[in-house]
Parts: sequence; structure tokens; C-alpha cells
Amino acid sequence: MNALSPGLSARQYRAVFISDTHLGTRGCRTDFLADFLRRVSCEHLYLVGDIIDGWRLKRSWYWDEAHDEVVRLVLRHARNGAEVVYIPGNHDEMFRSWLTLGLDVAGIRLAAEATHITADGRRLLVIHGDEFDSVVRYAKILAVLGDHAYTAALVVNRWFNVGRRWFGYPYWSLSAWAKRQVKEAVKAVDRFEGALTGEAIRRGFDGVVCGHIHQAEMREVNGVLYLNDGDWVESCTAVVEHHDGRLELIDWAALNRLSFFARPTGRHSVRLPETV
Ligand SMILES: [Mn+2]
Repeated sequence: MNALSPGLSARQYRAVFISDTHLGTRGCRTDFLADFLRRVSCEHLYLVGDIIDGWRLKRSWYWDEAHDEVVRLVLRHARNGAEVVYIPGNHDEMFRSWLTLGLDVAGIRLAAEATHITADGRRLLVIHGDEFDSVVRYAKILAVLGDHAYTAALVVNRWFNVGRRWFGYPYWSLSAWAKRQVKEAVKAVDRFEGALTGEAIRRGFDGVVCGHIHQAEMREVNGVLYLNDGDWVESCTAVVEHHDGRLELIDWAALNRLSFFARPTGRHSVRLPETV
């Protein structure tokens, strides 16, 4: 048992699954993530992809003490005896080229995927999920449409329709189009869940733990468990396994009444990622 903060009553789990922390970007809630890592203890820690955002690191580097602290805390879990597995995602795919090396650095094992067996004997396939990306194209459109992009689009739509009227074309509604996109995004999430649980069934697993689409979920799909541990950018969620094998989806911000709108200390802005 690795009690991280002896003073605080640590939440003890058998396994913890987190993903999509996007370290290296301003968007990561490193303050909440560090708090989480400090106050949980576990025997298995799965880092289910997009932990370090390599795409961003190439263009612009953002790293502060809070990012350092997160890395330190992950290493501390490994040092204190937790089995730590790092499964690269599409944003940290630079690590995928190292997979063949069978790398184990500072007690963290790098793997393309993992099999987790719960205390009550259920076999879970642990993968990031971008392998099934073709089905979530629409979700990205929705992400891009967020906030001011949408406002700007409405202005463009007005002028676009002025033009259409000049040329005798009927009005074309952007908001109706946007609504259709939202519906498509919902369908895309369904397809993602279907694809991942399909893979679990095909390979004889009892369920799948994934991330990638930044939408935490725990439900049964086609008779197997679909567990998405969410993200630490738009929300602060994790999948945990209790010592009796019970699985739970936890929302760390909600659980601790942390205001998600509070500005992280020492920062000027919080940007959401453009893609999942
Ligand atoms: Mn991803």
C-alpha cells in the first residue's frame, strides 16, 4: 500500500485509470491532477494515453512547476510499489516507436495496451482508443465549433446568406447545420463505444477501459463493460477499481467541490485542445 499523504486520509483503490491529461499544454488541470495523485493510493496505475501532449510540444512548449509535480507524483506511485503502465495515445505517439524495446523506465512500463484483471476476475482490455478514430470524426468538428468559433460562424452565415439572396438561392441555416453536427457527434460517440466494445467481445474480454474522446462513461454495451476514464482538461475524471473488484467512475472536481472555473494559480488563460 502506498499511502502518499499520511496526514490525509488517502483514498485506497486497487486500480486507477486516467488518460488525456495533455501535459505540456495550458489546458491540463495540473492543479486538480496533482491533488488527485497525492490523495489516492493504488496497486495498479494505468496511464491510458495522451498523457504528454507531444503534438503541442513540437509547436509550443508549456510546462510549469505543476506539470513537474504531476510527473513527480506518478514516479512516487511507482516507487511506492504501484505497477504503473503507460499506454501511449495519439498525442504521445512519439512513445509508440519505443514500444518494441519493452521499455521500463523508473518503474513505469510502456505498452501498446494492457489486460487488467479485476479482483472479482473480470478481464478488461485497456487501450487509448484512437485506433477507432475514423468513427469520431464528427466529434472533432463539434470541438472546433466551440464558443467564439461558433459566434464567428454565425456572422459569416449572415453574410453568406446575403450573398445567397443576391444570387437567388434560398436561406441556408448554419444553426440547423450545427444542430445536425451535434446529433452526428452523439452518434459518433455511440459508434466509438460500439467499436471498442466490439473489439473487447471479439477478443474475449469482459470489458474495455479507454479514453481519447474526453467523455467519461461507465455502462454496459452489448453485454460488456464500456469504461471511458474521461480527461483532465474539460473535466477531472478517473475510473477506479475498489479492493472488492467494484468499478467506479469518479469526478474529482465534483467530489471535492473544486470549482472548475477557478483559474489555475500562476496562469493567465486556460485553452481547450482543438482536437481530442
Ligand atoms: Mn487521444
